[in-house]
Amino acid sequence: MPPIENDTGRAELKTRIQQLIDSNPVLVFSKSYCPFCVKVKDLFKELNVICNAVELDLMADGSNLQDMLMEMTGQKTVPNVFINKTHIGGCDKTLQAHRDGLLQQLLGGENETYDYDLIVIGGGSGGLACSKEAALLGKKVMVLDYVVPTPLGTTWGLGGTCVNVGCIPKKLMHQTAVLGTAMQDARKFGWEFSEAVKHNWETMKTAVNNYIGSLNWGYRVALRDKNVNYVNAYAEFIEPHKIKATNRRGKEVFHTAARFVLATGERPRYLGIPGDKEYCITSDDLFSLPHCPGKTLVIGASYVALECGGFLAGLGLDVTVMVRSILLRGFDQDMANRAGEHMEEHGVKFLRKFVPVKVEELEKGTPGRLKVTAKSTDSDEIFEGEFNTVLIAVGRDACTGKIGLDKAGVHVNAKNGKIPVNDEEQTNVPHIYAIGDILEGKWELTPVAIQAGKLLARRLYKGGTLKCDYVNVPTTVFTPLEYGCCGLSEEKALELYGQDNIEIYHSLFWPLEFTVPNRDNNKCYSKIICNKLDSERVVGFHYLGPNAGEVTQGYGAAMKCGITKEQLDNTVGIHPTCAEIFTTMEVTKSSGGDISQAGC
Ligand code: FAD
Ligand code: NA7
Repeated sequence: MPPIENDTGRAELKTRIQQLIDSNPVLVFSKSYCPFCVKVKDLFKELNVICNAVELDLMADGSNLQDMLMEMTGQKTVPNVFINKTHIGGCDKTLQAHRDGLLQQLLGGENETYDYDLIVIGGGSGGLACSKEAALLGKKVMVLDYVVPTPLGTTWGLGGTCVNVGCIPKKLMHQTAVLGTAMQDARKFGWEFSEAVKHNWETMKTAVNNYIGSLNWGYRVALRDKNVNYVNAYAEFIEPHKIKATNRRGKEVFHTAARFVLATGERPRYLGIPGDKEYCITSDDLFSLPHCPGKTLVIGASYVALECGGFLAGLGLDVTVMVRSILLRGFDQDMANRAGEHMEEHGVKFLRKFVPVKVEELEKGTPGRLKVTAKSTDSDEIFEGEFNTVLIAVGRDACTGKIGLDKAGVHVNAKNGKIPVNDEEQTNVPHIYAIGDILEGKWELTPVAIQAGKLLARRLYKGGTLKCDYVNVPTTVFTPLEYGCCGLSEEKALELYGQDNIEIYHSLFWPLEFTVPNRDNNKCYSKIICNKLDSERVVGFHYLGPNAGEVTQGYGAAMKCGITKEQLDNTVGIHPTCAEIFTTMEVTKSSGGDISQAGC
């Protein structure tokens, strides 16, 4: 078609283009063969955004449109992209806008109105931190939290895993066990109490759950005070900017938001063997179990398994841990085995290299009697045993399968259900973020989820630039002898730096408070791993002993500051404490020298 010469024709063409721009949220003037146009169209496809492409090369008056576009936008080339009536530009500019977040802002519709600025799915550690921070920054925020009952019907209140079925009840029950040991020690220190000491599960359970109830209430009040709209309903995406919220009675309500944060956490995994969901419990049931679990089999050797097995044994129960391969996969194996040995020495039985095959009910009751059949992983041996309670602790699955992520276009790792994000916790869909336990390759810890949620809100709404730092995160496993660590395991350090480039300093020690009761002599252990190529900077910190969390926290801060062995040596210890051991370690592992501690 020849170029349009007359004014009327040109005005009509301009109106036609303007109408196209006005009526399409995303419009791409394109040419079907152009690789840059394909790239841009693919981007929108990936973002699950409907993109209307006007293929100029397939239209009779395509070149006239291109000329008019030049007049209207100053750009002759394709692709020529418009979002919500805003001219973006070509391929490079569109990709850049995607990286900068401008695209999502425009797609999110500065022009469109949503019910909320931010909807957070999941009111656990991460979700609550993020929603409160965003509301403090003046945004209109909704948080949805809904607990799907366990197969046995256990459910709980607002606050997520940590408060209800994780850190809080776990630490309180660990403390119950620690007090039991302290009572035995107390006699050696001269305390006289003649009556037989016994533990009452129900009293502990009620006290712990009352405290949890107060935390649930506190969270509700905090959300109300900060003007976060809390809804007790299950959320799932039905469109990239729209969710369906279904409450306990099945009532459905729809909400839209410019942005979303996914913080749905994880739930315990089951074994998929006969009897597991019918007769076994998980940590989700244990902390509110109405009756004492009695003789217990713990299946799995995760930190959850060892912590629960540890405190149950500390309450005086008969506990067996069934281990498929190793203890505490992912943690320093030297430390994991020492923590395990201590448990074994204090009465916990370990059934190693076995996996369960079926669980049958022998007798109902509170607790009842269960028969467990297991098979060896390296022989034909079959184990059969009777227990009152079977606690499954074989890992946790991310709650990402039933929240409509396909409708929103969010990528999930199909193998483990985890969500990959960039270093700003942004998913592949620019207006959807994810934090906490559901993240691919990140720490599954409460303070990490909180930090990520808070900083994300500040970046989104306050111009913050700080990102969550996932390196050198200190943590503690609350086994009977507690294990605190920060940085690399010995295995990982060897792999990263090579044997020749690391120096390990270690020592056994005997806490003063253990000496009078004369227990666990030289069972506590400290170890640091140093990078010889970098002034013996400490890259791994490991502590097995009392109050591990308290000890590790401070050294974690020192590692953030890049502490070296020399600086540790120059630090004056606090005497008499366990933590001081790190200021006096002289024996290297490579020397094979004696590391037992005698005297103070
Ligand atoms: P969560 O706290 O799990 O919160 C997710 C919330 O979202 C839940 O309430 C869930 O019901 C809700 N939800 C899920 N899907 C939907 C939906 N579609 N709609 C609405 N709501 C939904 N960490 C530590 O730092 N220290 C410890 O000592 C420690 N001990 C632990 C002990 C145990 C036994 C367990 C299981 C965990 C422990 N953790 C510990 C880990 C810690 O609890 C988690 O890392 C933390 O809770 C993760 O926070 P989150 O916000 O990602 O998810
Ligand atoms: P983990 O650390 O993945 O632990 C799962 C545990 O359960 C582990 O000991 C597994 O043994 C064991 N397991 C898994 N499947 C089975 C079956 N079928 N039978 C017996 N035992 C089994 O899970 P968590 O969720 O507790 O920990 C998550 C993270 O927190 C983890 O990354 C840590 O860094 C901290 P395996 O070793 O695989 O033989």
